[in-house]
Amino acid sequence: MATERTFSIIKPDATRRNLTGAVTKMLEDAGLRVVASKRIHMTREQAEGFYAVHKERPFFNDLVTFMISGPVVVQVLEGENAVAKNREVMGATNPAQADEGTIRKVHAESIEANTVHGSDSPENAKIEIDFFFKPEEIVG
Ligand code: DGI
Repeated sequence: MATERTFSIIKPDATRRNLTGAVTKMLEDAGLRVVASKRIHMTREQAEGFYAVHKERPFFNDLVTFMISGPVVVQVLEGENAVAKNREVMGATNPAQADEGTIRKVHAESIEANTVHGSDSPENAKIEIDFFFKPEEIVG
């Protein structure tokens, strides 16, 4: 399996609790390398654009409002099988269903305030990386 990239967000519930380092350490311990990282406060338009695939879901407005409730850290992660590896270390969307030792099991507050986002496919990873990063901001 060749080196792959995925896109990650450390969400507002985590930045609020000063967990940027703790979450990043769990990603790094899983074998993922942070090759780009920046702390931003998304606009409503940015968050709506990023989550456009969820537009019809009942929780869309709450999700967008949560994602702009504080700063986030957007990251590009690199490693073998990075998309699947990141999904594994994140744990299930609902922390109540997440496996022991996963980021969401350890840190998430609820299904909405669930600490991290991670791309669900290599195709979406590329789209999401391009949404937030210029090529020169990624240093492998
Ligand atoms: O890829 P995931 O983040 O694990 O999950 P997803 O793509 O199904 O949903 C995206 C985000 O939307 C998720 O991280 C939190 C939020 N979400 C998902 N299902 C619910 C939800 N928020 C609320 N309030 N209720 C839900 O049922």
